[in-house]
Amino acid sequence: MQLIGMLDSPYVRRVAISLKLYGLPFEHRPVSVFRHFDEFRRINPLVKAPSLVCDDGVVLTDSSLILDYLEQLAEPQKQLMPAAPAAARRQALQLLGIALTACDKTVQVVYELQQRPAEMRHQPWLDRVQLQLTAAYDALEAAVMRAHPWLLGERLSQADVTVAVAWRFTQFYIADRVAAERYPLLAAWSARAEALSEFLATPLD
Ligand SMILES: N[C@@H](CCC(=O)N[C@@H](CS)C(=O)NCC(=O)O)C(=O)O
Repeated sequence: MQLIGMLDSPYVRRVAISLKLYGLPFEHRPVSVFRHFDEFRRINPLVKAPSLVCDDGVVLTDSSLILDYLEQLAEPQKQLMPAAPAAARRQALQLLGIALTACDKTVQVVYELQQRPAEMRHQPWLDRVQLQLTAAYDALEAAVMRAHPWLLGERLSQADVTVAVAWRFTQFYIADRVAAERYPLLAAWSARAEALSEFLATPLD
C-alpha cells in the first residue's frame, strides 16, 4: 500500500497517523500536488492528496473514503471509529465534520493567499471563510472542554486524530487568523495528542 501526498496536508497526515495507529504497513511517497504535478498525475490523474495506491493497483481518493476502507482492514481492537453505540458514532461523525471543515477553510485561506495573485484576492470571500473557520474552532474548543481524556472518552478515536491534525495545520499556516489564545483548551489538548509516538513520527514540517 502506498500513501501519496505531503504531510503538510492535514488530509494526508490524518491518514498517515491512522495507518500507524492501525499498525498497517505502508509506504509513504511525499509527492506534492503543486511541485510534482506531473508525477502526481501519473499516479492519480485527479491530482488529489491523499491518494492511496492499494496493493492490486486500485487508487483511492479522499481521506475520509480512504479511512473508511482502512478501518475495515484494521484489527477490531485497533479500529478508530466507534461501531456502537450509535450515539458515540454520531458524536464522532459530528466532530469529524467540524474538524474537516476547519481543514477545508484553512486550505481555502492558504490557497487564496498563496495561489491567487494579490490583486485578484476577494476580501468578502476571505471574510466569509474566516467566519466559518472561527465557528469550527469555537465548536472544537467546546468539545475539548468535555474531553475525558479523549473526545469520545477513554480511547483515542478518529475524532481525536482529525481534530488534533486540523489544529496543528491551521496553527502552522494561519495562526495570525486563528489565535491560539482564543482556544487554550484546544491548544493544550492538541499538544497532548501531538506528543503521542504516532504523531511525533508523522511531522507536518
Ligand atoms: N476532502 C478531501 C480534501 C483533499 C484536498 O483538498 N487535498 C489538497 C491538498 S491539502 C489537494 O489535493 N489539493 C489539490 C487540489 O485540490 O487540486 C480529503 O479529505 O482528502
